[in-house]
Amino acid sequence: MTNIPKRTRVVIIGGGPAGSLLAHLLHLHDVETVILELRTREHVLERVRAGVIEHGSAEILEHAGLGRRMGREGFAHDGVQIAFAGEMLRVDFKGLTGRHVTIYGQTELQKDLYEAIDAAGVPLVDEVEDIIIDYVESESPSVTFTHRGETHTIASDFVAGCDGVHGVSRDFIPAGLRRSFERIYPFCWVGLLSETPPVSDELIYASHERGFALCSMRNEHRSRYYVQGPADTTLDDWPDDRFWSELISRLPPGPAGSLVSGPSIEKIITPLRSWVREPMRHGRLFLAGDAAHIVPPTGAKGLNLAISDVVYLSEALGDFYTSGSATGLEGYSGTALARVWKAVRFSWWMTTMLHTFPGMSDEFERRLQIAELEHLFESESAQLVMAENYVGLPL
Ligand code: FAS
Ligand code: PHB
Repeated sequence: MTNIPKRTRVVIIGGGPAGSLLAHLLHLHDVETVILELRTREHVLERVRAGVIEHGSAEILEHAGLGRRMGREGFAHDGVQIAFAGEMLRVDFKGLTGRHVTIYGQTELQKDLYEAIDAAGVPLVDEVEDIIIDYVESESPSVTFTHRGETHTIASDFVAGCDGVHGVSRDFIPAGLRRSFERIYPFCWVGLLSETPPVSDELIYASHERGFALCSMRNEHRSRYYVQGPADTTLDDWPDDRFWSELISRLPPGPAGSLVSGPSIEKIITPLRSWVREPMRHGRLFLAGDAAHIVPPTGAKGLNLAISDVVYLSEALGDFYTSGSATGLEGYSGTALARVWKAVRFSWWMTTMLHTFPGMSDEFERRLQIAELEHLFESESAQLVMAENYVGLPL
């Protein structure tokens, strides 16, 4: 039974990667926190989400003492494959930028984060409900919630809203002071996890007239695949056989011929949208991660943006507690949003270039897509721009 304190310095709402990494980084700054999580720890640890860690994110995790298992079990990828019109292009991250990405499941990272915050003695209260955030415009905000039928209030100096795409914290910024920007894509991803050897030792992003496909992995025995599906599709529409035959039909002959299929151990439908909430701060309430922005996973940016947000926020809070300076806190929203919008643009670009748009009657649009892909295949500078964004723009 977690002891629930009456006061702390920073109340963190949401125990996903953003919330738990923030707690760990603040612990390194000697700033005490409490995490309030809606679901059970077990549920959070079981989630299958991201798989690509940017170069800069991996350095941050290593620097924060969270890189040991990632270093041992993660895979460094020096490039990625783009498949189009039966051809494959290798975008050479290492050759073009000197940097790589790391394939390491978010599930594994979440385990490392919970291990670290437990070791630091950070209270994580799970299964909380009815979150109310008060007095964010004062120097003493507080959070009231129910836990196992009892109501609790924690007084604090700051509140961090890290409660993801379905969170509540962002709506404690007054409606008149906030703006949202959104683009909803007319398709979704159907994802499948299988205990089968990956089809390639690098990710394959495939553009095909039947729709997009992605071949990824978790380790040398476990693969993660995605195919584009209609926006209103359901898992019932995707028995394993249909998933495998659709995936294979969208790949060039090489990988199509060598792909090993097998029973799915997890399947997911992911809607695709770009969404940003501005500002990411109001008074003593700060938003980080999916609580403030959502990107389609085509650019593999969601988790990495959550990491960069909490690096900016933990440094700003650390400065405040060590020097009393509020400069970082005042600049947080602007600094984080500048990086967020670049990742939103890259994820939108990858999504519009690689997916087929249903009812794309406008042949002009289709010609633009083909020209974009042909240019990428032919131009090293176009590949450099893609590589720079994919491995991660500097913080
Ligand atoms: P999260 O959603 O992970 O965590 C928020 C937490 O807050 C959750 O545990 C939730 O239960 C809790 N919460 C919600 N409401 C609450 C409340 N009222 N009170 C208390 N707690 C509350 N990103 C990449 O970078 N690369 C990828 O390859 C990639 N692939 C993805 C694939 C899929 C299928 C999906 C869905 C996402 C993918 N993403 C990817 C994006 C994903 O990784 C997110 O960006 C990442 O989980 C964001 O972390 P958080 O901001 O911590 O949000
Ligand atoms: C994944 O491995 O789950 C993955 C990889 C790359 C993406 C999205 C998801 O762009």
